[in-house]
Amino acid sequence: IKINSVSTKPIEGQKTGTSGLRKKVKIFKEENYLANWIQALFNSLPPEDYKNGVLVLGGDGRYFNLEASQIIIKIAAGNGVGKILVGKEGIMSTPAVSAANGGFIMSASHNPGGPEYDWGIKFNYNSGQPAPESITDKIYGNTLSISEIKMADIPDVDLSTLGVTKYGNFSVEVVDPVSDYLELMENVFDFELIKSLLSQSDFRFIFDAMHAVTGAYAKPIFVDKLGASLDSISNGVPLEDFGHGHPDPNLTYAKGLVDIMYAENGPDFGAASDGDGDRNMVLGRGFFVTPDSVAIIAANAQEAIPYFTSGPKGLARSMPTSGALDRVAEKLNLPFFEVPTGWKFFGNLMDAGKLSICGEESFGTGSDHIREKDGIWNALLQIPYRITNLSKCRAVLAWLSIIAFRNKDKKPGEKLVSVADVVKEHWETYGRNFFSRYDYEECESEGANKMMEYLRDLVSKGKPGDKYGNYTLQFADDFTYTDPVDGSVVSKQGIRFVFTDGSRIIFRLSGTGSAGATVRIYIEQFEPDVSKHEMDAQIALKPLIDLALSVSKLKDFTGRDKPTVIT
Ligand code: VG1
Ligand code: CO
Repeated sequence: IKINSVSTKPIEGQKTGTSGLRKKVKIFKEENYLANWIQALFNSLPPEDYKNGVLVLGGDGRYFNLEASQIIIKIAAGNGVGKILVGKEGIMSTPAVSAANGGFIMSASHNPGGPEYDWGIKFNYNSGQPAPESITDKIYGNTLSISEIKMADIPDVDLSTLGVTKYGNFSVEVVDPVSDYLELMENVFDFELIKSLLSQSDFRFIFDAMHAVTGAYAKPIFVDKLGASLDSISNGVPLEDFGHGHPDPNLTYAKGLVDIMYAENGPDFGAASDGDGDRNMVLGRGFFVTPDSVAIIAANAQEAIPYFTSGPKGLARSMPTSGALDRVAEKLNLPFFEVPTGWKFFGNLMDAGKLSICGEESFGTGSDHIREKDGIWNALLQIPYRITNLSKCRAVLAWLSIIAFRNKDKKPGEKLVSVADVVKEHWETYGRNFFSRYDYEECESEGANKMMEYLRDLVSKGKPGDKYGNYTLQFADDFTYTDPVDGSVVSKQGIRFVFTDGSRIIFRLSGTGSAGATVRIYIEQFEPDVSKHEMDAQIALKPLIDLALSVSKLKDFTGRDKPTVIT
């Protein structure tokens, strides 16, 4: 094939954030904006990583993905990639791309889509994990010195029909984005077991795809394979603008699902997933499964999930995520890691065989079955909780026999163990970590940056024993992480105030926005007393929330007196 050399100039600001490069569509449509970044990426990889190799390309279905696919395919071919596997219509979820050993993901995840909104691109490295900082730093460096883009002179590829098209040594295969991922899920879980529950007429399940990528997965997996009824899928068609929505599965943006789950006699189980299908919020009837979710998964994994029969190797969470997982790691005597926000730090630990289950407070949970968080895995994982009394199970076989036994004896209409029962049982055993996150979206950058500087200065002066109202400081810092596998260090990952009773207040600026600065405050307090476990988190955390607001002078710096989102 003929390769054209297109001359170009460096473009400022192409530094990736928490998860890839995210900007307004308008910016990505500027001349060579996307092409520069893709070429800079190839300039950053050792040629043996892609020359004549296979790369996957997929996305969350948002506006500009089809156009972007053509640009990416031509540059990949121009740089000597052997083959591109692309999801039909450019669609493939982040977990599915990761399962296929990595490549390009066209997604700005939870950010809104459409001509006026956001677009984004991430690159996942050869074992399927998000490119580590060492690579993303190189890409950024190369965007500042780029002068040439190598573009193959080939026609646009038809992404609507499955099959292979050859162009000389290069080929493109349009693939079904679901089949391989589905096969992986069938290996991790016992589908027959889940099916026996989902096809029961008195179990009501609802999956809200928020008009994003899991819309393509929900029907083939939940309906066709697992026997759920078609009306259990809502917003199940991926749309370029997510139906004007904000595909962030939290209590604010997934309000439709929340209302259904809290209505009288609502469904038994609900889940909503984000733009690219790597996160999932889970709800029981009238019950919000708090960000303790990952701790509950970890506590039950060995007994409940065939994949974990020999026990998880280790557990990990991102720094601002609730410490509920720490307690499980301690009780189960498992290695435990605390990493910065974003999934890229888990991959090294998994590759080194140190980590099996991990999660973030933002409704991302996953395991070493792939190198990304996985929304559908999370939903599949939690469904069986509903019918099993896991604490009584000893092994997979025993677990399966108990399920079979319970299903055999369950009379129609008889009450099953609910999502809420399982969570409360967990709190009884481990205590409850009350947790909440306040987001102040799209603040003026200047004020937000000044607030962080102010806090950084404050923590540098903080001493153990300092009094903050009723709380006594144990330590305060700006979180630094040293990767135990490769020794790399990242700093300035979040300001934390940790008090002697284990309570924490954490401040970060989001790294996924495309305009202004989003301030995130994370508030956490441990409560061992069972009689207080049913308290509303906002009430239980009120004193700490007030403290966080006064310590940071948030209102003075940002002018905001209310958060945009509370979870
Ligand atoms: C947010 C979440 C973080 C998550 C990241 C990417 O990052 O807080 O937990 O890993 O989004 O998720 P930030 O920097 O905005 O706080 V996704 O599903 O948008 O790829
Ligand atoms: Co996502």
